[in-house]
Amino acid sequence: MSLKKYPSIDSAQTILLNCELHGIQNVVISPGSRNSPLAFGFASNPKFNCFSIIDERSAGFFALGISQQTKKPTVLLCTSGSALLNYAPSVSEAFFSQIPLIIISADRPKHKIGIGDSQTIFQEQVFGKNILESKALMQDVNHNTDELLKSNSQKILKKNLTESSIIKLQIDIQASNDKIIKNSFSKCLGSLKPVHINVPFEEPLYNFQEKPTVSISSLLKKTPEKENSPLEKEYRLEQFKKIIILIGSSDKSLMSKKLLEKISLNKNIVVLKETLSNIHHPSFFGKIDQIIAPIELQNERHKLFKELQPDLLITIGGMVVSKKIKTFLRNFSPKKHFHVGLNDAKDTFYCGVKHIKAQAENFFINSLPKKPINSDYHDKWASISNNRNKLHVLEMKKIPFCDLKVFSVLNSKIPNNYNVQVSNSSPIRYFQLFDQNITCPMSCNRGTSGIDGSLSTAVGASWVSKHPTLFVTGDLSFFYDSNGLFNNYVRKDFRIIVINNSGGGIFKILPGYSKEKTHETFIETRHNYNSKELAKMYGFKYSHVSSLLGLKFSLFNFFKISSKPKILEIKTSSQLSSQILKQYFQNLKTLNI
Ligand SMILES: Cc1ncc(C[n+]2csc(CCOP(=O)(O)OP(=O)(O)O)c2C)c(N)n1
Repeated sequence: MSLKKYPSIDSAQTILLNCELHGIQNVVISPGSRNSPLAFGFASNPKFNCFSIIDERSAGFFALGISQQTKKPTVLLCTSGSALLNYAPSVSEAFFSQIPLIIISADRPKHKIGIGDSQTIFQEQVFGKNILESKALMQDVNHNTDELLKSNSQKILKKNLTESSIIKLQIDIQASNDKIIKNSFSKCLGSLKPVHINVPFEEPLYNFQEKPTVSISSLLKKTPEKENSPLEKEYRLEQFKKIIILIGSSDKSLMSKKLLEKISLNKNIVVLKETLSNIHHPSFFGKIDQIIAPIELQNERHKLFKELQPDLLITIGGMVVSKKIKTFLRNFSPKKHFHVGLNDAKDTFYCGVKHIKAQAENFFINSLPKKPINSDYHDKWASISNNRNKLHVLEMKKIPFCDLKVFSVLNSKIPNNYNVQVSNSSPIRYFQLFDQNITCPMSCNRGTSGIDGSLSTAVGASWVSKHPTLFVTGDLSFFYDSNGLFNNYVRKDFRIIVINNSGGGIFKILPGYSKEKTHETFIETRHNYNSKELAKMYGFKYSHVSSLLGLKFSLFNFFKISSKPKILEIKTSSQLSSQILKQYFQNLKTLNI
């Protein structure tokens, strides 16, 4: 094991010591010279697992994948210049999906910015509002003081300062930097959102020592966030006749099995769970679009939606994928909307939202009726859902080989305990039409719904997972982020399924589709690429199919243990796929329900 190398620069040591103190484990480093004091500091310290990833955009999403799984902050470290801007997509995704990241950017001293020095940009506050906070550390004045004194505008050190006053000044700078880092780390840990620290380093950058020379203050005392009292009268659920609990992106730790059972006994409560909620109970309704979309197509839709309209909406978890449920609840608003949880409350349904800052478990245990409530509200939803399920089975038997068929087959063939990572946007929407294997947690970057980092996220998540990972993606998302494979952290059990419909198939499904060439070129972005050469370049086993039989046969072998990771490319027609999907919703509507 190499000796711990502490850089001779005080602010670099202060960052490293604070990362140790806060139990940071994972650090994703992109190369450069300006950040080398920290790169060596992290890499030579056995307390940190360090990952080397050249492309900062991919590195950002790789780190996001790690934090998504570990629920702990991952550090991202990059050099000065445009490198930092490449973190922007992953930072905004982390911000809106509440995943903790600590971004550390090395910079040049302030007086060297904007004067023609190479690899410099204005690094402070680059992420604007799409981050919890951005802070700048102060320049150490005890490191290469002579160079700092040459600063043309004397921004950093006045020329006539004595040696002792410089030492005194450095003591204040050190204390201030330590405080800034501690506050930022504590906010990141508290709110599970990304923070950015910009740190200026003067040369020389490559002097190291075995032990740190700075000392840092102890951990900040956490003041636990005050939870709303779930005992208040207005929260008692027996006073509402029709309640919808809508669960967005989350994981199974959100609520205990006992609580799910208790909720299910109340017939005035309907639980709508999104696929990404990863919550399962037989009496809860997944496949929300399958219920809502056919109603939209019925003449009696107003009356039907009125019957389903809730008095109270309770949201828990994060982002909601289903556009259909958003439209329904915006048009048929509940009287009240509570968001329960320590994460952000959003007024997604335009009816005002009351944020109940409490763990879902605490809230429901106290607010559920003492005796289960009887009502026909749950039955109404159940009868629609049962009817849809029957028609869905018939449809799946009937339809030809297309995207919907692929998802129908694939969904039933994912082996137990796989982590499933999904790209935007039609893959996650297709998955929402099927019941998930409850042993397979599913994730997707829904904070900003970008197609720019799904593969990198999946690779990062896979690396720290106890289980194998399957990544299911459209072709554009896959090619866009193919740099996600340009690293040494792709596991042998990593599996990729590319559904290649030669462009952005989603745009044929959305309203506004026209057969014009302009749509094909600038919206759908049609192409004739396939993944074969990429698979070869990155050492994947590659196979491709374009028929139902071929798909079934390939899936039979695809998940078997192998010495290399695998890509299965499934070729489909976007034209046929969009027609079938539209017809599917038409066929699901029945006159009486
Ligand atoms: C960074 C970014 N740019 C553009 C978009 C808009 N967008 C959403 S889905 C999509 C096409 C995705 O195509 P593909 O991955 O092939 O999946 P398909 O729709 O065919 O299933 C695009 C361009 C986006 N979400 N993110």
